[in-house]
Order: sequence, then C-alpha cells, then structure tokens
Amino acid sequence: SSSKLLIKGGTVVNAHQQEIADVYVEDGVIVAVKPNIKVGDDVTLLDATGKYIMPGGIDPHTHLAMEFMGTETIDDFFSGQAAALAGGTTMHIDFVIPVNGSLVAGFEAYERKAKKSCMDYGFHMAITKWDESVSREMEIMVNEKGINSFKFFMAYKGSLMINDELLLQGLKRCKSLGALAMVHAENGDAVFEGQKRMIELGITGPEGHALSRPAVLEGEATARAIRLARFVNTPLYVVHVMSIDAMEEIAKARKSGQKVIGEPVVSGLVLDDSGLWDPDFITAAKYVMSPPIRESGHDKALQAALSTGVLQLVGTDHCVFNSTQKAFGIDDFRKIPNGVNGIEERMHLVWDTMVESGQISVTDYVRITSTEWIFNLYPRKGAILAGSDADIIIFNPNSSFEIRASSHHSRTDTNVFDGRKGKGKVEVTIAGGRVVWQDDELKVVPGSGKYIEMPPFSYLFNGIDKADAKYLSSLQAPVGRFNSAS
Ligand code: DUC
Ligand code: ZN
Ligand code: ZN
Ligand code: ZN
Repeated sequence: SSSKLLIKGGTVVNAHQQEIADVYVEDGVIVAVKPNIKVGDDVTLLDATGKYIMPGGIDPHTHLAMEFMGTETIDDFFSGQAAALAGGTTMHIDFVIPVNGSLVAGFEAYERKAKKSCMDYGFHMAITKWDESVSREMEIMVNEKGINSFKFFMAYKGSLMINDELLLQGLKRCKSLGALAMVHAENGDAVFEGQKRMIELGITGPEGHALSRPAVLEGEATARAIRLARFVNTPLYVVHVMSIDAMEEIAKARKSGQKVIGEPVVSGLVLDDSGLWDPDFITAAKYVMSPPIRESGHDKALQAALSTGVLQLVGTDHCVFNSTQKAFGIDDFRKIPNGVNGIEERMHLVWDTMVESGQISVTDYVRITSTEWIFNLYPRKGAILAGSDADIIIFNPNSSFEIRASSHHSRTDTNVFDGRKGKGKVEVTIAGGRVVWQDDELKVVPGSGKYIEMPPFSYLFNGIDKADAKYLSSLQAPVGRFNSAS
C-alpha cells in the first residue's frame, strides 16, 4: 500500500448522487473527485472501470470483545474488524458496557480493548442502571469522550434492564446533552414470564427462545419507548428492529412527524426463524439472538420498510460465540449466549437483497450502509468527497459472493448465512488510505485503526442555537431530515 492512490474509471456513488469520476487519495484523505485526474508515477493506480467506487460501510451496531451471559464474544477488536474489512465495512460503532456501574471505567476498558484495532471505530454507551453518578458521567461522555448516543435495555431482566422511570430519566438526560437515545425494545418482564412458561412446558431447546419472546413483546416495548420519547420530546433510535410489530409503530410515529430512527439488522432482513427448529442443537443455537429472528414474512416486510424509508439504515448486532459457548445452553435455551454474525456479510447481503432485487437504488444502498447523517459522522465518513477520510470500496456488480463458515474471517466456527450466494462483490477495501483487501487477501495492521469522536447533535433538538445553525448550514443538512424518507 502507498500513501498516494488513484482510483480510475469507476462510478463514484454517494448517498444522493452518482457520477463517473476518478478518486485521488493522499495520506488517508480523499483529495479530489473528478474526471481524468493526472498524477505522477509515484501513485498506485487502481482500475475501477465498470465498477462502483463507494464509501466503505459503517456498521452502526456491533459487540466486539463484550462480556455477556457468562462468557465473552469470540471476535475482538482485531478479528471482528478484519472480518469487516474483508466484507467492505471500514468503520463500526460498538457499545461500551459500563464497569461496576461506571461509564468512565467502561470507556477506559473499551479504549484498552480497541488498542489492537485495524480500522476506525466509534462508541455508543450502554446505560444499565440509573443514579446521580451515571447522569454526571453521561455529560463527561458527550463533552469529553466523543460519545453521542446512549442505549437503554428494556429487556434482560435482572442484569441490563431498566424500568420506565429510569428510561424517562435517561431520555431527559439525552435531550439535555444533545445525545441520541437508543433502545433495545422488548418487554423484559413479559419475556421473563414467557421463558418460565416454556421451561414449565418442557420446551428447553433453542425453539423455546423464539416462542418465549414473540413479536408482540417487541411491538409493545417499541410503542412504549416511542411514546415516552414523544412525552419527553426527544429523538429516539430503535436498534435491531426485527418484526412487523415494531416496524409499524415506527412507521406510525414517523408519519406523525416524530423523530424516530429504525435500524433493522442483516439477520432480520434475510433470515427467518426456521433454523431455530433444527434438531441439531448447535445448528439451531447459532440463530439465537435477541430480539429473535422472526417467522417468514417479517423479513420481507422489513425489506419493504427499508426501501420506503420507514427504516433508515442497516446494522448487524455482530455478537458472536462459537459452538462451545453456544453449548452452555444445551439443557436450557436461557443459557445460550445471544448473538449472531454479520459484520463481514452485511455489505454483500444488503446489496443482493435490496439492490440486485430492484428494491432500492445504488445511491440508497450507500445511504443505508454508511449511516449518512445519523451519527453526525458525515461528511468525514460515509462520503466520497474531497476532504472525506479515504474509506472506500471498489464494488463489482457483475461478480458474485459466496458465504462459508469455513472461509469467513470471523473467529467463530459457525455462520448464520452459511451457503448463501449472490450477485456483487467487494473487490477492494481501502481503509484510512491503505489497501487492506484486494484479490481476496487481507493486509491488516493491528493498531492502525483510530477512535472517531462523534459530536453531540443538538441541532436535532429544540432551540437550535447559532453555532448549530452555522454547523448545519456548513453541512447543508436540513433540520427535519429525520422526518423525511430520504
Ligand atoms: N442481543 C443479542 O443478540 N446480542 C447482544 C445483545 C442483544 O441485545
Ligand atoms: Zn440489543
Ligand atoms: Zn446489540
Ligand atoms: Zn438523505
């Protein structure tokens, strides 16, 4: 890899336009995007004729090196990111989990975990309890640590779950800090009941996971979170929208003008729950995530919602455990570590499912795979513009991909998308100006990834002050953008 790159002859795609142009990169930054750029012979040339030059993907929802359900995810910040790069994703946003209730201690722990990063990353912060010190530390996170989003768990009773009183406090605090509130929306008390009922009925296998927490509980919590956010008058981001029930609540709220963002994940978009009934325990357990992958029909409805703008961007919830870890729940589905893969597969599966099938345009593809404005990263990230970071993929729409657990780059030994094939292929990934994936070969360097601070976005909220208005006009972002389908 060289510090100077010229990508020639491709179609440059951004979230709202595409054009045939060359892209010139120097020292990790895009310097020029225009036709027929001439350069000296110290520049590495990449030919993109007949291919798309697009922003590398930004996965807004991952869990690397997370301690969870008595174990730790098997992909850490190096292996998970290497897998991401092989699949055309050049940035991810992971969830910091507080340590002993301290956000600062949690942040520091994740800073250490992320030292081996080979691509850029940002953080959301999970809020798992509420008191004065959490409230104080939220301000430190926003003003000093570059975190602009906080996730509240309405499920995981007894560990991560918070009640409505605390959710309300959290929503108010997010509003005052100009931060985005995110929710894991499932009714945790009802899930707890559902799980007990399944065990009493003797249903202890992975199918009990799906049966114990049906879509109605996701719809209920989504509706409740939306209404509480409306009461507080603050924007809301619903993570891993897995069901028609939840999606319809989001559609209704957005139609009424409320600022609600809905994030489906790849597993929910392309899979149905049939795998959970596989008689082989490990085969079934690999599909266990929360909220559960739903019965056939929800997947197609979520795709349609994405194509019409009811849902805005696609994450993965990449959170992987190997067969040995999944086997912790061999006698009781409640002990199966929750989580599926996707960080490496997202770009290909979204292309094949949404673009190749004719449901969305190529520009829409860029919009929904690189977050656009939603986390305040644009135009540094998620754009092929002069001045943007050189996080770029060369995508060949005429080639094809095939997903295999035996050849993927994640450390886990299973893959919920095993055997899937489709049209389109990420042929080259450039991260921070370095060619890290080419000719099916990864060249990644631990420590080369940078932490990307995400500024608060008070412009989304009430009372836009002058500084925000100026910031906004400099980026040409309409204030009401979260209300629009774009
Ligand atoms: N769901 C999962 O499947 N894994 C991580 C956390 C979550 O909410
Ligand atoms: Zn969640
Ligand atoms: Zn998650
Ligand atoms: Zn837009």
